[in-house]
Amino acid sequence: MENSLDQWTLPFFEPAHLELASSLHEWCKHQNVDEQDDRVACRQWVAELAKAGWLKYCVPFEFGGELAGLDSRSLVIVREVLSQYSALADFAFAMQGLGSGAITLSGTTSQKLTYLNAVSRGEKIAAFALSEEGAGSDVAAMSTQAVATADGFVLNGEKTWISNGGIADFYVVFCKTEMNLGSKGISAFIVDADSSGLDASEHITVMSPHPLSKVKFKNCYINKSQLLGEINQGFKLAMQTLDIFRASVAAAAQGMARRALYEAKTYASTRSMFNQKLLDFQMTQASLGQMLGLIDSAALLTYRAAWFRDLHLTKEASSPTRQKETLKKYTQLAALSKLIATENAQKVIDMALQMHGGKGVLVGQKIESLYRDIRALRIYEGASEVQQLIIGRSLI
Ligand code: COS
Repeated sequence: MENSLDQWTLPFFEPAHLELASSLHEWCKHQNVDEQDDRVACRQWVAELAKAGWLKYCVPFEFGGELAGLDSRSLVIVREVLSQYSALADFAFAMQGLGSGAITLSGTTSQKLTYLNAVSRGEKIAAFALSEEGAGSDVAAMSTQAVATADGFVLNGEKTWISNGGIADFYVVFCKTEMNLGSKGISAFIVDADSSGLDASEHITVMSPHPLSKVKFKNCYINKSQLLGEINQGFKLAMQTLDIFRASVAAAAQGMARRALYEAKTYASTRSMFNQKLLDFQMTQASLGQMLGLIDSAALLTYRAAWFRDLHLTKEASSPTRQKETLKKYTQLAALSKLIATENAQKVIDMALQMHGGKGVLVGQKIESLYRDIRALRIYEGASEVQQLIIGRSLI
C-alpha cells in the first residue's frame, strides 16, 4: 500500500494532522487481525485501536481523549487511513465515535466520566440506536416509546440496523417521549446492554459483514440518570451527532476509493495483453485519471467540511444567532461531502474492478471486498437522497 501523505499538507490541515496520518499509516501496516468472524474481529480491532491510542480521537481530552474536543479533521484522517487497510477497522473506530458522540455533545459530567473514558480505553463498545423498520430516513416516524415512571423510564419497541448490536456494552437509544409531537417528542437515553428487557440477539447479515442486529426493548426499565440531554430534545441531538460524523463517512469512502485506485494501478502495471501492459493503453491511463479526479474533488469537499467545523464550531461563537447560522452552514457542507464522496467512491471502485476483468469478481480479491464494502456508505447515516434533500433545503 502506498503511503501518500500529500493531501494532509493542504492548508486545511496543521502539522499535527500530517503527523497523525503518517504514524497511523505505519501502525496499519503492522496489523494482522483475522476478520473471518466479524464480531470477534470487531472486538479485537477495538482493543488494538485502544491500545495504540487511536480511540482517544473519539472523545474529548477531559474524558480520556487526545484533544480538547472532537477534532473533525483528525476523525477524517483516521477514517481515510484506516479504511484504506480494513473496512472493519474503520467501522470499529467510527462506531466508538458515533456511539458516544451524543454523550460528548450532551452528557452530564457523570455520564461522560462513566462512558467516554471507557470508550477511549476500549473497555466499553458503543452503539447508536436510531433507525426502526418504519423510520429510517424519516426519523420522526419512530415508534419506540419511553414512558416516564417515578424514578426512571420504561422502554418498549424495536430498533433495527444497529451497528455493534449484540457486541455493544451500551446503546444511545432515541425514543418517543411524546407520541404525537413528531420530531419534538423524541428523547435520548443511554441504555446499558445488560439492562433487563433489552434483547440484541437477532443478528442481521449484510453483504459487507460487520456486527449488526435488531435491538428490542420489552418493558426495559432505566433509571432517570440515563436520560441524555434534555427531554424531547433528542431529534436535534441525533442530527447534530450525525452531522459530526457525516464528513468522516465521506473520508472512509475516500480511503476505500484510494485503495481501489492503488489496486487498479498495481494490477494494470503487471497484467500483459496485446503485447503490452494494461497500463500502456491510453484507455487505462484515462480511466486512472478520471478516478483520481473523482477522489480528489470529493476529498476537497470533505476536508473543507471538517476544517469549517474545527474552525467555527468548536470555538466560542460570537452570538447565538451566529452560532445557529454556522451550524446550518456546516450541516450543508457535511451533507455535500458525504453525498459526493460516497457516490464518487462507488464509481471509482466500480471502474477499478472493471479494470481487473474477471479477477475483479473473484472472492478474496481486495477489489471484490471493496466493491461490497462501499455500498452501504451511500445508505447509512443518511442516504444520498437525504443528503440531497438537506443540501436543497439549505438553499431555500
Ligand atoms: N442540527 C440541528 N438541528 C437540526 C438539524 C441538524 N442537523 N436538522 C434538523 N434540525 C432541527 C430543525 O431545525 C428543526 O428544529 P425547529 O423545529 O426548532 O426549527 C427540527 O430539527 C426538525 O427538523 P426538520 O423539520 O428538518 O425534520 P424532518 O423530520 O423534516 O427531517 C431529515 C429532516 C430527513 C433531514 C432528517 O430526518 C434526517 O436527517 N434523516 C436521516 C436520518 C439518518 O441519517 N438516518 C440514518 C440513521 S443512523 S445509521
